[in-house]
Amino acid sequence: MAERYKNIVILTGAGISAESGLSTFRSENGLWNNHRVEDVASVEGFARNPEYVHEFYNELRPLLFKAEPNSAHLAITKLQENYKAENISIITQNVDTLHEKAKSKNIYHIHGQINQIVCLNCGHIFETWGETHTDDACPNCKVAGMLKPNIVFFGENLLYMNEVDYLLNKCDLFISVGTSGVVYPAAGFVQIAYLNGAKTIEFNMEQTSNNYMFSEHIIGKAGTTLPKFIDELLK
Ligand code: BV8
Repeated sequence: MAERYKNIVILTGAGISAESGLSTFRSENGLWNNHRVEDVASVEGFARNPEYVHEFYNELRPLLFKAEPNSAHLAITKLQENYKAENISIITQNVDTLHEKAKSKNIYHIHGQINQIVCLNCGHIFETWGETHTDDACPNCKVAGMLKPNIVFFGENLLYMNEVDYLLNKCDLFISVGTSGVVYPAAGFVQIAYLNGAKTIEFNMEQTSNNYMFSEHIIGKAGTTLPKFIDELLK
């Protein structure tokens, strides 16, 4: 009989979406190879050239719209639907909606979502899979030139941090899937879980930088390793 866990947190990064055909950030053909991250994902970069940032996400949006969840996303949904626990939550750094498409629940997009736009004038957030441009007007306050993809840039605070803090302090199993562990504060989540006595497991193609906080490393493609692990848990 596999170990019983009551509160499970699953942190996901770009690697879980790789087998859905979406590029990760820091691989050889990574998303940021042709763009400086400081220009497309930082507060300063957006202030300097907002149209360049809008264009970067306009190019990316249709790819994410068309992408389908893979067996790793679907395995998480199977766990949520069949494992008797108090709570199984997903904290994702990904701005794609593949967890939603896999019909998972309790999803926290701490770095935002590519199909959401926020108005910096009135705070209104609306959804679109279409293009956005600097001089578009907000559908709520009608002010132009204040729209931004609802994506957390470097130098911006993360979303849902109160919920994340609660979940990390309560979990007895912390699973990290497909993240290089270089972006904070997400890269430090494992430490909070570990120091609270949770079992911590990393699913990746290789051991990552903060590996000393993981009690276990399951190396391989998440589309194969995660479903296998979850089937074991469900026995
Ligand atoms: C903040 C938005 C407070 C765009 C992103 C010095 C030290 C420590 C921290 C800092 C520092 N200086 C500044 C900071 C803070 C900074 C930071 O961490 N910088 C780092 C780079 C040093 N963090 C911030 O600014 C954060 N905010 O701290 O707020 C604050 C407030 C005001 C002023 C200062 C601070 C904001 C961070 C969010 C930034 N936005 N993206 C977009 O998403 O388009 S980050 C970007 O990286 C993405 O969100 C992405 O999700 C995230 C992490 O990347 P990964 O998902 O891990 O992807 P990656 O390609 O790196 O790795 C993929 C992994 O998958 C690899 O390991 C690979 O082996 C594996 N893999 C591949 N295929 C598979 C696989 N695994 C399994 N199966 C496979 N098939």
